[in-house]
Amino acid sequence: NKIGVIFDLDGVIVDTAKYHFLAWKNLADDLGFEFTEAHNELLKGVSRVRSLEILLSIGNVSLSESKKQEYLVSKNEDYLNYITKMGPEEILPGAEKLLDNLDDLGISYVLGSASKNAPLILKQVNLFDRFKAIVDGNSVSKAKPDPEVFLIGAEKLNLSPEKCIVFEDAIAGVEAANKANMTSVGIGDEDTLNEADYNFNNLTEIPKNFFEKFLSEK
Ligand code: G16
Ligand code: MG
Repeated sequence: NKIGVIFDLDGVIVDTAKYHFLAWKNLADDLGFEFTEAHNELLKGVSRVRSLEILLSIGNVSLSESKKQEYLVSKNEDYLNYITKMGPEEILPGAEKLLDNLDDLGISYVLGSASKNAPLILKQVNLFDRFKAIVDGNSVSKAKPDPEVFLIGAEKLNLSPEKCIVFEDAIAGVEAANKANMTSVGIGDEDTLNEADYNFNNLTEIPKNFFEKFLSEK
């Protein structure tokens, strides 16, 4: 097709941010400082390693490299305990309908996530087989806001970047999409995601004819 779509995972297809929060909070508790939901906002769309750095700076804690590695492993184990209990009921409203709409229009879509757990999460919610490709934290060397994850996504779609539409809930992700020269669609708070080309509160708000104009324009 003439256009393609790249979906972020956490915050767009599922809300795994709440599980990241619980796991990071556990770690902060162990280290003896408070970690709030507001702090958690800073970790959205950010890689696991970078998330730990931000968390440690919030608590004013410095750790050796080996201790950091240890905590990265234990945080992820903790997180996976929540993930392995997930099911299709946790797919965010409007997501499946949107994928159906794209299927009907013959528009291909891939995943473009920072998470190294993306394949597992998609399997848990029965969406793994729907994506043409999965580009995740295992396939990139540079995290969002670097455009690498989305540029690889465009390659998987066999499209040039300007033919790709990215759905993102994080500032770093919108920035990455814009840097990649793609159309960015911000999902969530419009003021927070003011750099996006289009804004919607959630996927249920996307009009059924949203893609048609891209098909005729691009
Ligand atoms: C997600 C989350 C981030 C998380 C990152 C890495 O990104 O938004 O909070 O730190 O993945 O996750 P993991 O520890 O599972 O590798 P995205 O890009 O799907 O929004
Ligand atoms: Mg996200």
